Amino acid sequence: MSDQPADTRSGFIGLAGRPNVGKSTLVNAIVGAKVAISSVRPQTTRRAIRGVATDLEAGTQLVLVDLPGVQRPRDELTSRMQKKVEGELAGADVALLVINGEEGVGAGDRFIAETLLGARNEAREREESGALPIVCAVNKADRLGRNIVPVLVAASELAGVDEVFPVSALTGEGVPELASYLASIVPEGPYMYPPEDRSDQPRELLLAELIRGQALIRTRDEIPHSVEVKVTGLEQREDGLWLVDAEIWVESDSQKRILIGKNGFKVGEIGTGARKDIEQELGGKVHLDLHVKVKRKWRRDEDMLDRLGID
Ligand SMILES: Nc1nc2c(ncn2[C@@H]2O[C@H](COP(=O)(O)OP(=O)(O)OP(=O)(O)O)[C@@H](O)[C@H]2O)c(=O)[nH]1
Ligand SMILES: [Mg+2]
Repeated sequence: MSDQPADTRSGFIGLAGRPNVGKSTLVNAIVGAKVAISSVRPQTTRRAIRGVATDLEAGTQLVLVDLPGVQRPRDELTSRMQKKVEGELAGADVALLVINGEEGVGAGDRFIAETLLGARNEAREREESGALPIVCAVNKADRLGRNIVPVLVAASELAGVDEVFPVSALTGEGVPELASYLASIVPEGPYMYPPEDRSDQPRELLLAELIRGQALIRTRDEIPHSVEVKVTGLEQREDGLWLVDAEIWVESDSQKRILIGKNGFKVGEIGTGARKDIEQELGGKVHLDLHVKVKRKWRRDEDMLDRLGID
């Protein structure tokens, strides 16, 4: 890329935090587009998704690695997610610890801060002394008002934390300040993605995630955790209409019945919501075909996880 400023800065920001603190929402807020799905369900994020935010004027590029929330491994899916988190953090230039300000700093946050400190100490043994600064974002500031002050203090006292920023990923408050601070500490170097990119995901994966996002917000109990989506067809007709085929996987016949709903009402709702998101992403009209299938225990099936790219 010859048209970028000579002295660009560019780096990987690894987001860490408990499930549901708002990591994906924060990535979207910094990138300025829906690259990662978010929902009220814990463990919404399953894959490490990279959101790319380039400021051409400043000559900076942040590659935000949105990671699954950290918790104790429960099954093949969660334990792979956990390994992925540790691997990604080891390769990051900056660790961004995200805390739910509404809940304050708790044992889970302390555990993650210690993990980050461990990753930094390892990085410092390998490289120069400035490796892996740890920045903390105290999120959901919109819910707190002045009550945020003690949370900011507690966050700044977490082992290893270098800087603390109050933000609201939902309203955008404090996000530009956080983003420009991050841009000021990433290493000097060329952009790692074309500046117009917003994400590193193949299109099919992003569309599958948009469909899964709709399934998540429209189901309850154990179902959100059991849903996986695979896009099986994607083409654009000559008249411009996009034809998208996708399978929604669940783990049992009863889940399948619930997901389809009476007279197909539930899957229809999911389809309508997903079609809107997909049309926004593809920039054109979309015809979406959804098929609900039972794949028993797909979460424990290593082959299936491999094929889905959850490594
Ligand atoms: N009020 C408020 N809600 C927020 C904010 N940021 C995120 N949320 C909400 O918190 C919930 C969880 O957000 P996510 O972005 O999915 O959280 P996450 O940390 O990525 O969760 P996992 O992927 O499950 O680890 C969603 O309902 C968001 O709308 C915020 O700044 N303020
Ligand atoms: Mg997430």
